[in-house]
Amino acid sequence: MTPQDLRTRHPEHFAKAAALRVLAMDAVEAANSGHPGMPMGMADIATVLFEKHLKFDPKAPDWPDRDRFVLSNGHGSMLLYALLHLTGYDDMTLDELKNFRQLGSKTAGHPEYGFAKGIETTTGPLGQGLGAAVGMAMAEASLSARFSPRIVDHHTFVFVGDGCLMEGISHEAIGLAGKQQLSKLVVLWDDNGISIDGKVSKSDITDQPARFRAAGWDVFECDGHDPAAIDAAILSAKASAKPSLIACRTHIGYGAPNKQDTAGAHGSPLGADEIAAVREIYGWSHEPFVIPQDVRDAWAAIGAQGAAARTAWEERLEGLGKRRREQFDRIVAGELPKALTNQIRNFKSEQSAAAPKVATRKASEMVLEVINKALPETIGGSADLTGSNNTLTKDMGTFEPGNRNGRYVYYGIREHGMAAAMNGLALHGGVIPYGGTFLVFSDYARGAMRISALSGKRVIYVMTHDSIGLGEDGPTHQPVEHLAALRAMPNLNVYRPADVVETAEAWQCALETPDRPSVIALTRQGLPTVRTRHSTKNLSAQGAYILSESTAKRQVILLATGSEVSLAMEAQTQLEAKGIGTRVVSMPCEELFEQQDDRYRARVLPRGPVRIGIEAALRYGWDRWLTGERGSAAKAGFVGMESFGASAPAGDLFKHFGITADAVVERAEALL
Ligand SMILES: Cc1ncc(C[n+]2csc(CCOP(=O)(O)OP(=O)(O)O)c2C)c(N)n1
Ligand SMILES: [Mg+2]
Repeated sequence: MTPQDLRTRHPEHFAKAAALRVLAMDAVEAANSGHPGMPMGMADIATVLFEKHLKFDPKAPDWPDRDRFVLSNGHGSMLLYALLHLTGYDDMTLDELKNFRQLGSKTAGHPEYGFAKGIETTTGPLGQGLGAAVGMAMAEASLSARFSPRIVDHHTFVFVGDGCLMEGISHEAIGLAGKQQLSKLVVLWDDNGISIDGKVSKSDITDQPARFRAAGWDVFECDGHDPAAIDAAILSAKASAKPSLIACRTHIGYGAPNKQDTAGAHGSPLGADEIAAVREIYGWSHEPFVIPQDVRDAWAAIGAQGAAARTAWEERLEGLGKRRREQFDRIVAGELPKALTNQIRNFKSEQSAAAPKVATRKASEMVLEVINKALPETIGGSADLTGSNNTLTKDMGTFEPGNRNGRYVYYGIREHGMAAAMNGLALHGGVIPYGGTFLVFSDYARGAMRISALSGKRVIYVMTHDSIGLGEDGPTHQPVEHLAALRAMPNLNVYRPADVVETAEAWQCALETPDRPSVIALTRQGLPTVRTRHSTKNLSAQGAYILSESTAKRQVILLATGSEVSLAMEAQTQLEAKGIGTRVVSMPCEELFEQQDDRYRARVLPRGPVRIGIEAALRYGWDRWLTGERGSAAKAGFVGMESFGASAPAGDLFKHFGITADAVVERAEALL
């Protein structure tokens, strides 16, 4: 439908959609940067969705039973900002729109979770929004089963562009959603045939509807500029028992006389002349950022529609009964049950006494038995490595179409899709997601892990087989650079516990950190318990601590993580026997140690002694602790990896690569 037709046939709709288009066009022009084409192309879809379907209340933006709206093609951020502004979200003032893309504004280049209410997730890296939306829909299904559809019953609507669907992550997300039959997930595809390099057909001829159908979705199609057709398609999608794709045929830069349907409309200001011509075509004579009162009122009325549903929902919540009500409020607030602290303490105390020799992946399973019993809100899973990641505990049940009460997700071989879905689960709220894979495949999940970190959400990554200690699978499976790569990411805590007790502490820290994701790196191979003396305090929460003090005069500090801590203990015994006083510091989490005050850090790592870092991984990043922190290059050594690993039994590999207690002793003596 052409702008002229649309204006004649649906004048009221046209005016509302034009307000979105013009705000996007003008804000991009004012910022001299941004993407006008997508908002201009999807404005009709957005108008119909918000007016006729989306359940939301700008005055209660955190209403747990609101529909979720995700803008996966995040470069069209101005569309979201204009919608939030016009429907009455207090955060999104006109000044914010005028400050689009400026320092300190809520209107960042791409939507960022936490910047303003109504931004449900951070998007921009194409496909991530789609991946997160799958998790949101899973959370909805899970909570609806637990608390009944009277309390939890909402849709997840996602806008995607060609780019989102071309990205590999879409394949994983679509496959997962299809298998899970997430009927309340509705994806609206901006089928404009254009991306940055020009026509999509230059690089892709996929039959997208066929792809979605093949994965178990329903597909509907519509003219993305015809409000009646859009409405009908959304109605059909909502009625479907499967997740739905709506292929909306649209024109990028709709109405721009020279730029519509070209890549030129995608990501740069239209320019004064083109904007003037568009205003002419839209019949829009108002100055930049001026919205006429009748259009403002019409949008405000759309924003006010949801209040009645929200108050009715609040009444239903009141009727839930005290105990269930408290539980609902607690999990939605993301708070942990009080009893957990004691349960973890008891677990630690038992394990310190029993001192088992177990792989930390197994230790993690043992802790999870405690956690999953205490926390009905955990949703666990693995990317097809359940038996290796030890992520499944008793009585979780499988989360699947016939059993939404199940709490264990078989994510399939989809590391990136799993991580993105976990973002959605955490963002939705009411559930705490954890998921497993091999540490080496954090690379496959990394795009979504970065979104977890950027969004500051509690997503827990269980990453096992954390070194050459995995043995025979060889260098393709042995991480050497991954700990460093993950530690390099801001706002992510990376734990590498040394034994069963530290594993429990790492889990406790991860759960008690609601504003950050965590990686818990775990071994395949068995490790002795090094924490044989029970401490009620969570020592790992300090990041690093003195595990074993020197007896003779302190000349050496051995600083180790994970499986190499027991090796440090052995080296300490040998050094002490030679009269060389040696302290062992266990450092399960660098990020937490970094946050400790100077006094504590200086107590753990005083000036003077030789320092040796021990980790079956690359040295990269370690000098922060060896030569930094009052250390000196002349007295610093590292025992670890300098290359990729090899295929062999673990014991042989540690010897082959020289990661042994003897090597540590030798290095210490050489440096003294
Ligand atoms: C993962 C990722 N790769 C590349 C980009 C850069 N990028 C932003 S938009 C875009 C083209 C997207 O095309 P489409 O989704 O069709 O958007 P449209 O031009 O139709 O608005 C690209 C390559 C990105 N944001 N994310
Ligand atoms: Mg496109």
